Amino acid sequence: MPAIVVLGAQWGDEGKGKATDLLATTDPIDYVVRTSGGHNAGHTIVINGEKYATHLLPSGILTPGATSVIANGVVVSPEALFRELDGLLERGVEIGGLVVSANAHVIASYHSTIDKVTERFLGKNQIGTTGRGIGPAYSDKVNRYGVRIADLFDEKILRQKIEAALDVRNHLLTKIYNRRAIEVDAVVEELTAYVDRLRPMVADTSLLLNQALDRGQTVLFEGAQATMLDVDHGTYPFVTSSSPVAGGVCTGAGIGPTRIDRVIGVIKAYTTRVGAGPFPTELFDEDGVQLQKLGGEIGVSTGRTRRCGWYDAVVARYSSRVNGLTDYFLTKLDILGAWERIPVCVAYEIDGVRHEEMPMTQTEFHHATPIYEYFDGWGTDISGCRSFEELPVNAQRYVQALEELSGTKIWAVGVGPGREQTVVVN
Ligand code: 2SA
Ligand code: GDP
Ligand code: MG
Repeated sequence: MPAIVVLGAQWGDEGKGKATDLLATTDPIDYVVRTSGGHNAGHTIVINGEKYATHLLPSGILTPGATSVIANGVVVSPEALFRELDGLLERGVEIGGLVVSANAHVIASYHSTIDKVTERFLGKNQIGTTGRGIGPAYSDKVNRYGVRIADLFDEKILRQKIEAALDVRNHLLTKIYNRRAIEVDAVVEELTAYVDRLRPMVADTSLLLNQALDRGQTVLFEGAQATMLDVDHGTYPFVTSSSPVAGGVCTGAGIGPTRIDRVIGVIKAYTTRVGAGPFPTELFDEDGVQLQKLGGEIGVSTGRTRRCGWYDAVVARYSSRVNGLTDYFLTKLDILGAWERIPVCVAYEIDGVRHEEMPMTQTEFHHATPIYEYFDGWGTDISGCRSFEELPVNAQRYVQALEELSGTKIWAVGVGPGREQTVVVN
């Protein structure tokens, strides 16, 4: 299995860090690659009871023997990169190789400033971004005045690029948002501070990864954010500014679709969302509070409380389709042990009509109300189970029902945050 994609099938925080770590430690993995997003991500890995969180770095940074790659589709804050690396080094983590694409775009502190000011300006129409500058950096990229990693190594070019970007950005900041202009010199100084540490890590990562695949090495592409936050296929405009779907892996890494062998969707046994936007199965009652508490549903990067709701099989079928999933990794089944009866959304009712599939427009999606089927709970702690047969019969039935409803086979089930708390189904 040389090229494996792991991605989020809902609105993020499904447990992609755990899935990546599990795959990288059960079979030898040569490269773990991030292809989209930036330090807005928060991936948790629990190893021998000790908790680690990665943001910009791939979770593979914790896997001995694997080389971590930040590919061209990622937006890179050098400040966040070295803060995160140094944090892991301070904890005594043995870090493998790290390679950064010369073509990845750079996030400077002004991107974060613009992100936060824009959110404030939007008022009640806020997206609820992480404030990390992700949207402004990607918009510089598509507007063609972005700064790329390679530009950092030629101060003359760097200065020209920052001048061009700030020409536009300062107009917006001073004339529309009524803020002080950002100084070119300050940005040049901020970014050149990282040049010496960064230089030895920079490479043509598309070439590197294609050559690795040619040699038959194993490459794991670790998704960030999720399908429903994809700028094309998610709940636009309440999305991130990149392409977390499987297709985004190809553009974000510079590999062709024919190279990918397996696409694993990570999906929670219920649903969460952080930030604004529609969420049909969201709960506003005691069940929602319980899911939030028992699931520890708090943003890993911002500390925001996550919104919680029941499993949505319409979302799961949609994710199966737009990503061409080969299998699902179902996480957090253990959290549902507290319920006697578990609702699962099997379809939506929209303006009096039943929809089995995701509606065509966001207006319809905003009007979607869930149609539930109910499953008997198991009412016990399953965190010690290590095989499918050990799970209570009602938990087995729940997994089998989700598999039937979601259009993709379930490969494994998470029964706790630890690497070993996993049940392989098929
Ligand atoms: P942005 O900052 O421009 O990407 O925000 C746009 C939307 O994308 C959502 N988003 C996320 N959703 C879930 N998890 C994410 N990572 C962190 C985590 C989030 C945190 O692991 O918990 O700590 O708050 C993530 N990153 C971006 C965001 O909420 C907006 O809805
Ligand atoms: P990611 O962004 O998709 O990597 O997910 P996050 O790390 O943001 O959030 C997932 C949370 O669920 C983390 O705290 C994980 O340690 C935890 N987790 C992952 N799988 C399981 C599981 O099967 N059961 C439980 N109880 N926790 C899990
Ligand atoms: Mg997360």
